[in-house]
Amino acid sequence: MQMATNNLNMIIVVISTMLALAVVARGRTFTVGGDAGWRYGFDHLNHIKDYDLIIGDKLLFKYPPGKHDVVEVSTENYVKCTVPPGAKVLTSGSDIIEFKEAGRRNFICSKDNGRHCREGNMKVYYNVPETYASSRKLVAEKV
Ligand SMILES: [Cu+2]
Repeated sequence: MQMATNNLNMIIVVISTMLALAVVARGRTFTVGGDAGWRYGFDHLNHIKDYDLIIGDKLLFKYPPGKHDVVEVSTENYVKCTVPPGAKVLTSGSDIIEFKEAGRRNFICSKDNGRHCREGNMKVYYNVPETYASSRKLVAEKV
């Protein structure tokens, strides 16, 4: 009977470990701007840099549909708050971006010909590191 209990405990430990790994692999979702979401006049970049995103994590842009949008742009367009013709504009008010690989990605709000980006600080980027250990170093510098 004692042997059976030990085996059962071992099985429980193995299953728990597998479940924990599955949760990590699926990634976490972080809301840009916190509970108040993607909004005008908030320093989203300064807020997001503490998130420690890794590969597999997601960003959620939450906002009232029609009031704002989300456009992924190049770093050059990010700096200038410009949207190139044909860029994909996300407008659902609950837009999810997954970081499937390491690297920098830039997002801006295109509303009012870029004024929300230029004057309202509705611009944010994140540089997901190759390894978790380096995540703190790469996200600090601001453009
Ligand atoms: Cu906006």
